[in-house]
Amino acid sequence: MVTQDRATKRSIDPATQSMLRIAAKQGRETAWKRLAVQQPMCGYGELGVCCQNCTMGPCYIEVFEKNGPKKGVCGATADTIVARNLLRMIAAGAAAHSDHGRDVVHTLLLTAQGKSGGYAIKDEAKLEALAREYDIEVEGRSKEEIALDLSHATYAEFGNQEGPIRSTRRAPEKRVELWQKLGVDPRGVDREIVESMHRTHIGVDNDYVNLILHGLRTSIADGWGGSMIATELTDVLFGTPEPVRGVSNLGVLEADQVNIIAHGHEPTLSEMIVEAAEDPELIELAKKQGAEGINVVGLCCSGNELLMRHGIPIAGDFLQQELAIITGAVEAMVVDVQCIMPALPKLAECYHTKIISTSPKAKFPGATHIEFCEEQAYEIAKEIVRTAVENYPSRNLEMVNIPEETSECMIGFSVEAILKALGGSLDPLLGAVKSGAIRGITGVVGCNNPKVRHGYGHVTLVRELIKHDVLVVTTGCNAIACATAGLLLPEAAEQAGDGLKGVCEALGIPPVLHMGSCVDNSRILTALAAIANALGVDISQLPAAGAAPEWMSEKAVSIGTYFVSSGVFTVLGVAPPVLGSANVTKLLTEGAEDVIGATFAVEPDPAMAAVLIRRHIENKRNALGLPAVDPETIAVTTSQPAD
Ligand code: SF4
Ligand code: MSK
Repeated sequence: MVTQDRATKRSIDPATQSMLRIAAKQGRETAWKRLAVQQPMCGYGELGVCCQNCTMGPCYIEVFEKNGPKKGVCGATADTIVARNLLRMIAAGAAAHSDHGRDVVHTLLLTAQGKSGGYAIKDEAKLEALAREYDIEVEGRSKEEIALDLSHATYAEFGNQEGPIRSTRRAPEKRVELWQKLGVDPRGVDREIVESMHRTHIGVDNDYVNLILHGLRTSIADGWGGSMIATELTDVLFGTPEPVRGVSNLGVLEADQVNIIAHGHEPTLSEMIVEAAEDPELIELAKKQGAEGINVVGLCCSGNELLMRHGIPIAGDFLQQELAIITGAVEAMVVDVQCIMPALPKLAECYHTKIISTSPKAKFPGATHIEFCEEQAYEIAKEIVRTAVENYPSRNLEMVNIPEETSECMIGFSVEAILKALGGSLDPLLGAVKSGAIRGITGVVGCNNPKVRHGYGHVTLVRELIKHDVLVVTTGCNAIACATAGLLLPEAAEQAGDGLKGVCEALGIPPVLHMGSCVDNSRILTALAAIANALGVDISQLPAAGAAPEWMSEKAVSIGTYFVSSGVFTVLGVAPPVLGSANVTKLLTEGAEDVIGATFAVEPDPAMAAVLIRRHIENKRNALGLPAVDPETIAVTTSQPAD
């Protein structure tokens, strides 16, 4: 039986802890339990030295034992195998983000053609600004005409055979020149992903440096291409986020309402679910079923998208998805793509919850499949909501356990919103950085991973950074962890150092700025580019860093790689599967500095990760001639080990 102590060791969040205890009492299986059953994990897989790229294998490399294979059947070394595996991870992550981006373009195209079932263009100013970026005529044209041309232009970017991708030119000139010099200035993301798969086929690219360089190129095509297009066109369709207040954690589920959780990533689905849930006919039906109303909440990045545009409550992050079902109060969990555990339908069988899959790309055996298509978006969303409402009478009240905990947050800091908060110019921020009131900026992002105490890596790192006057920008599941910990409130400035606190109080902003979902890491790139351009330097010269304390997904590998490719030192809390090759590890953690101007570091202790970041920031300040402290005087700090 899971003791209270074990639940506490697994998560820092009281709501998660109480649900873990209920899960244990009810004998339910969760990711934590499955992780325990998986022990010991495959050491070859952990080191990245297992290859299955042809049927002469699978092969493995013995790294530590003297007597053991040092080459695959084809002769591939540990360097080749590790680099190939890493490139495939980057390609998969880039594919996920960018395919999401393509779906957003598709929705804009249908909307422009008058064929979409309920979407409209909400941000005309952004539509026009993007159109100008793509040399599309704006004057005297309707928004639909402009959107039609913009959707064709952005669609074409994905398959762009020769490059460059237009939005990569937002990067500082020096960065683009470096990419060109290294041969990593990307063509369309589809082409780079296909080439990744080609290069990693048996008997093609065996040079680990050449493989990693193509990894950089593929990730740039994602961050500055597919993901950036996803972010920008999502804003055009659904509105560019502005600061709003919201609520986070499992306590947002309502005991007397139909609870629908939108989980996954694509706002095309979740936005329509929200609209359909406001349909008087369905509210009436909910009342007939005995409910007080319909409560739509989000989870993971669908949750981030709804939270930042509408202030719709978010029930939790990646590791809370199973716990949400275990509350026994969820009529439907509606999913599309990415970060949806295959375990959900089986778990839902223990309750009345319906798992409703909606994407032809992601079917879940045991789930109810109601296929979503943009042409009939509203009607399908109504059918999904109706299915949830009609499920309300099946709720077993004896099984309902909704934790009380909720946290308030202020979210929606798009680049445009940050500029607005600064009074329309970057100058106040630049002034604060130059004076040292703000030492630097760090993007803390990424998933949860049951190998790390849930929330501990995220919250400890962010607290350490703001305490030492580092402004944090956040996305993805880090953003949700910060919301739950109360760090996304202006009042959290009390936990910041005096300099950052003063800036936050003057501007009325939190010390941790929520910038959105996973694809919205592109907003961090846009912000860093704007700051670098304003200072006339490259991104690699900025007192800036990135971190992913609890990451697990291939998308996070692509994100980390495009951060580094953009010149941002990035600290990972979980080691990627590269340690089986000393050469690849050295290239990523040391050699990359001379090549691309930034490196990765791996540091499981979030307090120590903060030290690494602060030292890096002070080094960069010093190089820019800004007031800096000697990095060596920043003492090594360690925190309690994560369980
Ligand atoms: Fe083994 Fe080489 Fe085939 Fe990989 S590609 S499975 S290392 S023979
Ligand atoms: S949802 S990719 S677990 S951040 Fe975007 Fe969270 Fe990571 Fe998924």
